Amino acid sequence: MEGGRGGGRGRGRGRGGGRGYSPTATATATAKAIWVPRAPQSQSQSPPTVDHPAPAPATAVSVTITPTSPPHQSPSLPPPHANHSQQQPPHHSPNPAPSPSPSPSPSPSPSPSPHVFDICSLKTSNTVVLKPPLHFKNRQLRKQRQQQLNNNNLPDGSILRPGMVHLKSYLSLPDQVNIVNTCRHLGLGVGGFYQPAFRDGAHMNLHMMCLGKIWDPDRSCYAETRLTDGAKAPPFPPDFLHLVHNAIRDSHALIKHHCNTDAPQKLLPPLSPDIVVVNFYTRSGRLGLHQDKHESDESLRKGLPVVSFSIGEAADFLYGDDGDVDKAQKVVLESGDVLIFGGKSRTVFHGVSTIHGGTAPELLLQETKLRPGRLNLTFRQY
Ligand SMILES: O=C(O)CCC(=O)C(=O)O
Repeated sequence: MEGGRGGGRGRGRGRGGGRGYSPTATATATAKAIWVPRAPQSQSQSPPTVDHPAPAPATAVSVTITPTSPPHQSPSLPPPHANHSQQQPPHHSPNPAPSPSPSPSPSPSPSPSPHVFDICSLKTSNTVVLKPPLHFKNRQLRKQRQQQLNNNNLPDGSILRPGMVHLKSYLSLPDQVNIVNTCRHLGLGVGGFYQPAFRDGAHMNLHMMCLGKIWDPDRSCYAETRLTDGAKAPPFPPDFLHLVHNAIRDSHALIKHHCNTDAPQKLLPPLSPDIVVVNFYTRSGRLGLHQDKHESDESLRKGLPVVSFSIGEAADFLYGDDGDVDKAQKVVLESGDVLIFGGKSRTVFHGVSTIHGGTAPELLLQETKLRPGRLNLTFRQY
């Protein structure tokens, strides 16, 4: 990533099997119960104390529950860490300070980040665990069938510019839930979410976690360890690979259809990602216009794309030929959208100017307790 700052920038497991919907609650009132994930079971499985917890989605219930472990909660979650209050960094500037020349980063022994940031805010009271509403699964199946049938088997999407494809509502709700749960788990551990800082004391206006390789915003390069705490990146989560590959395949179908070509891979080459930069934006989060241009020379030369997943609240995503916000175009990215930029658009300037509060899908919030804001994953091949 190169350009405006003010933003930035374990192994993921499938969540196969039951999500644990068995009713463990003792209902004591007639209030309407909702479907929620199960709560932590024991102290060692409780999420750590974290900074600025956000309210859970409204749960108009009046019942007593016996919490059980949420399916995504690994017994090996790290212990609670110190709180810290989020600093409000300056918003992005289109003209960033020049990157300082690389210098050796300190390499303290890796330890859990002192600034643990939980992207979910799990509550254990006033909720009841019930079976998932039938319409949850039905709606997903209907949606998937519909998507397959739309436009001669084409996904719902558009080509924003050569090599830049926007797939609408592409990720199913279960996939989004799985991604949130995996990111939450990884994000609480060593090398998890943190708020990157610059040497001049400024902070990015988001929380970041890098999987596979560390992106160092201060030095504008990939590194083995993080400047702030010396942590290494958790491993790249292979469980997400099929989603990336499917998105490329379906983008090729769109390009073929709209660009009248039999060789869509020339316009949008396929990639084998080995890095994910995961960003979490609270509602005041921002990311200045920048280019992603620190992957390997070969990756950039071939135009291997960046594949971006958006989950949670919608965002205004800006893109353009230079770092001028006033000239940038805008596309709104909603939960489940996938945006891909490769080929001629590989080094397009891009950033996030606004998070639209209150736009996350209700079922996603019920299932994950994702805090207000937006989760974004960008897959890259180094
Ligand atoms: O959040 C987004 O949609 C963009 C993220 C991004 O540009 C980056 O991580 O480099």
